[in-house]
Amino acid sequence: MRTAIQLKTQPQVRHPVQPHPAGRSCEHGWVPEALSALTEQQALSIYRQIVYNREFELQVAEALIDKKITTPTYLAVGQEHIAATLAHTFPKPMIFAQHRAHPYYLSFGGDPAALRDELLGLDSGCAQGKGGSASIHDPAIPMFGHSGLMGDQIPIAVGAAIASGRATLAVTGDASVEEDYVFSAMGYAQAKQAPVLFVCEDNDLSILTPVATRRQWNMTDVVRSLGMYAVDIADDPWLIAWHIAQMDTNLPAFLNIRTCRHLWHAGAGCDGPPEWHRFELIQARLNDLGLGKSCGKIDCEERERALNLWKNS
Ligand SMILES: Cc1ncc(C[n+]2csc(CCOP(=O)(O)OP(=O)(O)O)c2C)c(N)n1
Ligand SMILES: [Mg+2]
Repeated sequence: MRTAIQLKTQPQVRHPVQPHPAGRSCEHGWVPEALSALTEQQALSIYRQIVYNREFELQVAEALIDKKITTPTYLAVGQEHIAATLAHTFPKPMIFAQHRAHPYYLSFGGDPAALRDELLGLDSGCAQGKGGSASIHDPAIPMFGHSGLMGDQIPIAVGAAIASGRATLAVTGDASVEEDYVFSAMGYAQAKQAPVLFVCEDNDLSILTPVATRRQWNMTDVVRSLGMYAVDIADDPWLIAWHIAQMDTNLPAFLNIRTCRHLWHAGAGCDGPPEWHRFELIQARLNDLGLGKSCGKIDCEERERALNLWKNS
């Protein structure tokens, strides 16, 4: 009688994977030297833009709730300080962002009334009311509207940077970086030394799905393997500014910036408290630096400016 073939138990192969998202903390990548990356004046100027970005977004949220805006709208409450910091530390680039980009338009010199009108679908909008929240387009800054295909702004940004030789800011999310054409475009940018700063606003969400459910690799490791300067840091303005100073003019470079979106993927709903509250952390830092009084004044001025902009819309 034949004996049953004994199948050897296969040892389970486990690839050493980087624990992810181990680095999700508001202090991820912190270095104490970063505190000196911004002068008091720079910190207050960035803070002014942060408050305005935030108040603008809160007004948009109200307009959504009141159904004055009826097209898909992607708010950046909780992420509004990243664009404000980049505008002060990486000035005057060509901008290729994706759907969550109101703060980029506002921080890099876009006309707030033209953005308001764009969201309201008016002819006076920065893209004649035809692009809306997801596709903010304005050659005057210059900022180029997104098509809606996640990550396609990256190859387009690389091509534009190589063709023009101009400093270029290419913004993605933690989901968009998973698109295959993002890798190939970044590899080509490195080969051609294209002057692109790639920024991933890593809010740990693709609509509702966290990074750990989607992949076991870290984008910063992948970009480093292309030979590019790449860091994985929390969304602290001083830390962002410090790394931009470190890279100096050595582009291309990649910043994975861990941040939190406080509201829904689209619309003004809220699922609960965020992992951290960067706006409050920035206020606390400025307070520690003895700038609390100046912040109070900025709060009043910028809130009023945003309120006036939206008052009769
Ligand atoms: C190629 C492609 N796949 C899927 C979608 C649907 N989609 C739109 S936004 C989004 C998530 C984007 O996440 P992320 O890039 O992390 O940006 P975030 O919304 O978190 O700011 C998805 C899956 C799309 N627009 N394009
Ligand atoms: Mg995301």
